[in-house]
Amino acid sequence: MLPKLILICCLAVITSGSIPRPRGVADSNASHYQPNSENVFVCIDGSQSFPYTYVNDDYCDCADGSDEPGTSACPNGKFTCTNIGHRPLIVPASRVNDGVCDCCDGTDEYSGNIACVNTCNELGKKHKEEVERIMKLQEEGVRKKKEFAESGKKMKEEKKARLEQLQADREAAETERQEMEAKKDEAEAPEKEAKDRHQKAWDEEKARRSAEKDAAAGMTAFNELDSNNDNFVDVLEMVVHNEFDIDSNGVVSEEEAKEHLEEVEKVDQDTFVSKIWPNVKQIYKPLVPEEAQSDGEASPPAEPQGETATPPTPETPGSPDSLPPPPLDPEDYYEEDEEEEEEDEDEDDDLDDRDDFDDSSSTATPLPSISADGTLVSPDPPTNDVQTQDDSDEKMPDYDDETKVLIEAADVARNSFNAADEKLKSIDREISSLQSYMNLDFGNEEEFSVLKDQCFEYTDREYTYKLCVYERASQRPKSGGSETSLGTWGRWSGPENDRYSSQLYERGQNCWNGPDRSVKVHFKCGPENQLTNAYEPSRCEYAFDFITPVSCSGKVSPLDTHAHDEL
Ligand code: MAN
Repeated sequence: MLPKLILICCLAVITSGSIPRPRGVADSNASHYQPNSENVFVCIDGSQSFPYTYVNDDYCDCADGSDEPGTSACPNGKFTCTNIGHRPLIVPASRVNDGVCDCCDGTDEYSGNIACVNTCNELGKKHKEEVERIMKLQEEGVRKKKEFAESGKKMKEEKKARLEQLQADREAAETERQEMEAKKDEAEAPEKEAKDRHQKAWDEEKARRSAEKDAAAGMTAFNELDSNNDNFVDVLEMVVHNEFDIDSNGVVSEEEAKEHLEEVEKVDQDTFVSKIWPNVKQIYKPLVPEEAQSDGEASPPAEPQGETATPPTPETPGSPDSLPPPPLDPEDYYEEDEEEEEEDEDEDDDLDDRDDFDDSSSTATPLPSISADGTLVSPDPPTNDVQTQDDSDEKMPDYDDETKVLIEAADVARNSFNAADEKLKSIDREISSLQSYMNLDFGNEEEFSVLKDQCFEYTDREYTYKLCVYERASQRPKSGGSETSLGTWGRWSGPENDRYSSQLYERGQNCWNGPDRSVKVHFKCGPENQLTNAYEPSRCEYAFDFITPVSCSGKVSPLDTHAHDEL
């Protein structure tokens, strides 16, 4: 340490404004360094006092380092460069006389070991230009921000008015829907009644036809079984039909035949059709001549034991008058080969009924329609169109005119109801979307609403990042592949005093062995809306930098010019 007396000469007194002060003292602290009447210096923290000569004597006396503002003696000392022409700078006292020019005015290097060039005027000019540039940017930004705020407010007003309008419309739409629903119900009741009646009549008609065909098939079978044409089917006529072999021993015994005939020796046609046929129709097989099977030609049933077959006669005594002549051609039976018959045996009655329909389709006559009161209406004259006839035989007949009128009226009522229902739903959808909009926080002046529904992208070496403001954020590999959700709109996440400086997008795609992805978007003042950077400060926690005029305050923050000063 140098003797104090020698160092006293080093106590340089500089002046700035009216108050003279020792080297390295900031303007704001100048009052602490004015020698009082007793020439005593009081440390700035007030803890101790020393003779004024202790100031800048290169020996650290005050705990807060305030007695050595212009030397590097105190480890916690601070040296202030006045930097006239630019702006003051505070550097750690350790940098005083360390051989590096820290201050643009060179005052931190006064030992003579190094000659610093004063660059303050030049830096000051650049700084001024930079401040002016930023000021202009801020002013321009603020101007745009005002415009955005105005349109944001206008938009909110419009949406609010629209919401109120819709809420009023909704009441009317709901009333209309209720009315239309009542009308629909009113129109559908008689429609349903008429349709049900029509369906019931059709079901009955189908059942009647089915019974008719069944009886006709029974009669055909009777005629075929009655090989001696005595108008009875007896046990001996039955035993030639192998299908009546109950115990499957290859022979139909008289007992087995009798069992099928319900324990009587013979039955007439009427009894056969009504009592025997229902039980044997599933197993009955007409006797088929060999050649008919091989060439597929239809031919009358073969007479058992070489006897000549007699064609069935509709005038067979004992036929009930109430039954219509058999519509089925016996050929239909002969065409089936054995395999098909076995399959048929497995099928249920419904299928049999349908087969009956198919079999008779070629001989079908035009069907009557069924009126609303359930009575049959005469059919239109037959056409030569076979397809039409086939269809009409299988399909339910058209509704009668009275039912058609009811259906038309119900259709009109249904359409009106559907329209009213859709109108209400559409109003509800719009109300819900407007309410979501109204609940969004667009800043104190609605200035951020300009960013709603806008998407921005930023591409780095690996990914293209996308931000749809107030919606979602995502990441897509440049090399291709699917998009990864980085989060959906969460909330404003700036500090309490700067709430609108950042937004959080959360609950993105889960990170393997990590958190759900999320993004913090940092908003800064800029001339245009732009996503300027995207990075991942910690795994799956992303940060976006977004510049926008909306974040301009009109003020230049020291941080804005910091980079420039570093130059
Ligand atoms: C993907 C990307 C990366 C992320 C990893 C985590 O590769 O989403 O950003 O860090 O997954 O495994």
